[in-house]
Amino acid sequence: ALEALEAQFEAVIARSDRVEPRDWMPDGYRRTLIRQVAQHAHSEIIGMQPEGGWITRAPSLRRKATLLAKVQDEAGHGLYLYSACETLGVSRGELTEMLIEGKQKYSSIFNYPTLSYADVGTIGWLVDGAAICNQVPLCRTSYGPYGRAMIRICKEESFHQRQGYELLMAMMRGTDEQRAMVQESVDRFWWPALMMFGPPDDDSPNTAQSMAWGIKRNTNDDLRQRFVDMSVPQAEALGVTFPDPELRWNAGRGHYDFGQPDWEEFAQVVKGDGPCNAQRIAHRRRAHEDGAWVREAASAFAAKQAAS
Ligand code: FAQ
Repeated sequence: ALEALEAQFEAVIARSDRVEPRDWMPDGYRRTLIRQVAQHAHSEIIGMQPEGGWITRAPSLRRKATLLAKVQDEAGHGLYLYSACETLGVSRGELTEMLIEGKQKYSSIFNYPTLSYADVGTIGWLVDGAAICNQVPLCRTSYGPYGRAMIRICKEESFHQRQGYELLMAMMRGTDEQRAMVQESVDRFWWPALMMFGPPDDDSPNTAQSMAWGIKRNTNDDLRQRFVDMSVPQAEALGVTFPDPELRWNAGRGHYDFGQPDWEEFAQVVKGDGPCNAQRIAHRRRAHEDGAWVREAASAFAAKQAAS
């Protein structure tokens, strides 16, 4: 009987069809998805922090309302993804515990500080831009709930990216000081943005199996290249440069050549030793503890309803 279930699963994958929560799936497939979707959810929630700190310091009411909406969208994406993850048999409470205990990861990018208001624009343009590049193909991922969540998330990320680019455009039309602020911000975020796609393919232990299962549709290096190709003309239109002396058009390949990020730094950040890792987790832990009374009240209310 197990063989028949396995054959059925393989047939679904071969047809590029969807696997749904009640379908039989190999343990490894379930584990890989829990790992990736949880990491993705945690990234959205931790990702609220770098920009969230600028809400009270936004330069105008319009900028404040926009940033507030963007950060709120990220909370929504996190909750949406936790729900998708729960369909795999793990609860949101368990996932949150694993995040604050450091047992599950979140994206390296959110361990870098936001030092100026221009960083809000740069995160929108480059970080949401990288997220879109990575996530549009995930709309076709083999696990139904994850792929469907991606559709709405990608639409909102596109708005986030426009918002960031428009903010930077406004600053570039401003004073020399503002233009310098944008360039400085782009210089700090370019390499960490390239790291978001994960290690080079040769050092990526999960890619081959995840592609065979249709969880990932492209390799890390393919998506990184796509992001570089997309970003260079945008940088030119904006009037900024990227801090990479090796960046140049390669007519033979039909792509931009570019240098390698500092993979040692990446390993440090992923291990928990990045500039803001401790601060991000401490903040998340505090928010979770401060919310304990809400969870207790909700459980008490549910128990009372069930008893009556
Ligand atoms: N940071 O074998 P691979 C957002 C880990 S966007 C930290 O290549 P895989 C939107 C990886 O987990 C950001 N860890 O792994 C937003 C693995 O460790 P493990 C979130 C990383 O899974 C914008 C090990 O390295 N997006 O939040 C990173 O096949 C603005 C080996 O790597 C997603 O999560 C990294 N950058 O490929 C929010 C997208 N890269 O788990 C707020 C979905 C790799 O074995 C503001 N995820 N690692 O212990 C994916 O597409 C994949 O999981 C990859 C990694 C491509 C990230």
